[in-house]
Amino acid sequence: MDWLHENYPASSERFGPGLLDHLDLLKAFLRFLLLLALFMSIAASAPRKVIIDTDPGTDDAIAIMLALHSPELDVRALTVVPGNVTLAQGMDNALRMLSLANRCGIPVAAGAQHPLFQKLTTAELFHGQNGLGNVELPPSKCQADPRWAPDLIIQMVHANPHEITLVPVGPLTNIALALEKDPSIVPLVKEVVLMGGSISGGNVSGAAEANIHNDPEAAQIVFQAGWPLTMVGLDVGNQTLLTRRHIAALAKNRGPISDFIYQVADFRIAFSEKHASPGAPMYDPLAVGVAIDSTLVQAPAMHVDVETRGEFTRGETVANRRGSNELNTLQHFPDGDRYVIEGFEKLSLNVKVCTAVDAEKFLQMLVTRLEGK
Ligand SMILES: [Ca+2]
Repeated sequence: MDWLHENYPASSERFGPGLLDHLDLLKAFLRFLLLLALFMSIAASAPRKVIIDTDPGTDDAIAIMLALHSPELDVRALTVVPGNVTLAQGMDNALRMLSLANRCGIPVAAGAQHPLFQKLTTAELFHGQNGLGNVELPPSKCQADPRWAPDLIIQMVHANPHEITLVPVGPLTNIALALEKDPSIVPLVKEVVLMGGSISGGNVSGAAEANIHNDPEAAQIVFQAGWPLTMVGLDVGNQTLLTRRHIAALAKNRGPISDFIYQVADFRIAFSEKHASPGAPMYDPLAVGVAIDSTLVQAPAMHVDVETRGEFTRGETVANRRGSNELNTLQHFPDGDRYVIEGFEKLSLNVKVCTAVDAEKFLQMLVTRLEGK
């Protein structure tokens, strides 16, 4: 032992055993923090697992192809709901699209036959007789999954707790049926990002947007479930117009997917032009866009209920921006009963409502990802 070690006490003697323990603890804690940061960055960069519940549908088609060509998303299933077209037509369309994209490994499951409490309204006027802008895709090489769509959703959520993002872009019938059958999925779903609703007027009526109007009771069940929910509605969809200028890149840089999307978009843009609008609103694709990058929109939290009884407002998403309702109680007085304002009842902020969008950034993202594919 040399002079230094002879005369310089060991560290435990220098500082005392207590301080050394603290230093070791601190080092272990810092190591833990580093590992945690590493784990979190890996988790953040891992693709987000999504189930797209869809009624394809022209804008559904563009939304699905965007999701399939976005590295941020891992599309685990397409579940089909009647809406723009019947369930049978929607299944055929979904299977043909996955076949075109060579993605037969993604399950496609059929769900409800009709809305919960009303007859279905289909929208061939906007989407063409086959729902895909009358673009004929080759018959599908893919097979339908035998499971009922709500069962598939329930099974996948339990198999991937806290990891599945639901992206419903049709009426909310399948999601409501899954919730009714197994409410325990609510805390296990990572979040719901849906296309539907409006707080600035409807497209079916003065008040109601089509997806919500096609099954208002289902929508109310989904909105009140108590899970994180983002509403990508007409408020932002109507600002996100795909124009001929945008799709020029698809015509120049071709491939089977970009050709398909070009034809579908051309059908929708021609329809919009006939109705004096410069472009086609990208409703469903924007919901996928928000699942990819939530910074595309501003989405303040509000309390939203779905009107199920109004004569003129059935299917409206009614937003309360104040977070409270007046609380009135019926009281007895010598001159008759009447309601008296007692105060206010607090409401839960159950929905993040998209109110503003960077439309051009989204449309560029859409075209860039689909051109040449
Ligand atoms: Ca749709």
